Amino acid sequence: MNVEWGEGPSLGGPSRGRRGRTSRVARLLVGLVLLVVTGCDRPTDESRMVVVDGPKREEALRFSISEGQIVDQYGRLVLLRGINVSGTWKQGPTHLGTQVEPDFRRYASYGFTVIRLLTFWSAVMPERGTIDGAYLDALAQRVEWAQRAGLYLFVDMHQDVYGPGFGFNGAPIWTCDDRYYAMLIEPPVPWFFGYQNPGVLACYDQLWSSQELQAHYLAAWRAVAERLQGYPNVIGADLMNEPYWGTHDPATFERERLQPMYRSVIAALREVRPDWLLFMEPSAVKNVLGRSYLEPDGTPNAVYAPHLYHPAMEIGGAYGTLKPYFSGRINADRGESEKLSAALFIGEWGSYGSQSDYRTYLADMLALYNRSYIGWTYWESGPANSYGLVAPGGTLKPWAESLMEPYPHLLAGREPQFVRDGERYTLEYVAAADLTRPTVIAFPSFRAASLEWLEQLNVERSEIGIHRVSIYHTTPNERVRLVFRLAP
Ligand code: 9MR
Repeated sequence: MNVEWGEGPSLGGPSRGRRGRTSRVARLLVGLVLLVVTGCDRPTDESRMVVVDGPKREEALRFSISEGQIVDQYGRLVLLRGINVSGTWKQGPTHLGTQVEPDFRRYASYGFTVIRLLTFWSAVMPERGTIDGAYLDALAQRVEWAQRAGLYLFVDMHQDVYGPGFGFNGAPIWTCDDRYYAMLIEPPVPWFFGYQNPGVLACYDQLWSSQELQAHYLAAWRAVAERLQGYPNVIGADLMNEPYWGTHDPATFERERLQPMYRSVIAALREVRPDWLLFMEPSAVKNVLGRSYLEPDGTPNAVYAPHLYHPAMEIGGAYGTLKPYFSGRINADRGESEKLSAALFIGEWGSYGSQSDYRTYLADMLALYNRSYIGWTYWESGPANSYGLVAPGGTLKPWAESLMEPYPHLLAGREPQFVRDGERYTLEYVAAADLTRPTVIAFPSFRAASLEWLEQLNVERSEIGIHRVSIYHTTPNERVRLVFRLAP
């Protein structure tokens, strides 16, 4: 089966009647075909997950930023949703985790369209000034697996608590002094208390004032971009995970230290991949105070990519009454992204799956994201980490399905409104002036058989694929209304 990259496979499904009322027989037939083709039903047993095999289309869609939204070359609004891969990659010596190619196909079958792929300065440049080509080859192989699965990805130069010198990940050991590493007494609990260690602060201060270290960081990024040059599914770079300010004033750190470094990295990346989206994170103070001090600096193709956590949940607290907090945060984040003339994308969110109200949290978050039409990558895929979708042993956590929802992945229109009400989803928008390409809805393949159209307004036909539905419109600039049901 061929998967058309970006728009998903078509099984040549029959046309649906205008204004709804899909033929029940046709729908059941499509469902049957899908079940035969994919052999999938529920995603609770990993061994029975859908397998989408190649070959894939060579040409990926090209993305850019227009009026605060990611758009493709046909002007469609692009929503990307997926996961971080993965926490296990933090661990040496390989920094490649345990994922194998079928894992990437599983991620696609969950309805995900993007991966935030973790990489590390220490893995790219284990010795001062020396790039580890074998590591980059192995990274490129994972990128290829993602490409064959039909997944876009952006690369995240990850770090937590400076680097492996403090038992964490990020900056190579050689970037700081043994006497600072010696200040580590025992693993901090919770982990982010490690940022209080004076040795950690000293190493950050050194990084933010050393032109030499920053030149090495830039060289590591350039090597990653060069190695991944031939992969059109790589859409961008997340310049640094949760940058920490050391002993600088958090109110001026971003403007005075972080943004100058971002600018140099961006200039280097643009020489290699001018098409990349540039995912810019605020400093980690965002996770504490909920605000950023980044200043507009005219970076083209910028994506403002904060993380969305609440400190109480980060130490295992329940979700409880935090919905207004998250709603307010999303509004504030939107304001900050507009100030930067950037698109907004939540690069990390999630928590311990152990909270008793975790499903409520996930459902509320998805509703908030839908309302604001925002893309995201959930933290994280697993296996092993308590936040992860996949448990040790490879089975999905019981709550994981809550993240696997349909959403308008490519929208040939404007002014979208997307709302879920139980099993019923409503998507309304004004059709684009240019209707050469369809609207594409991504959805988890295990729900394909249950797709039922309730209303289709201004729709010529719809085609169902393995985890995509393509919607072809009749009239430009007219209101489109799609109502469908996907049984859980
Ligand atoms: O969930 C991760 C936890 O198991 C690790 O101990 C910790 C330190 O590496 O990192 C956690 O993941 C964090 C991510 O790296 C950065 N953003 C916040 C994530 C959740 O706390």
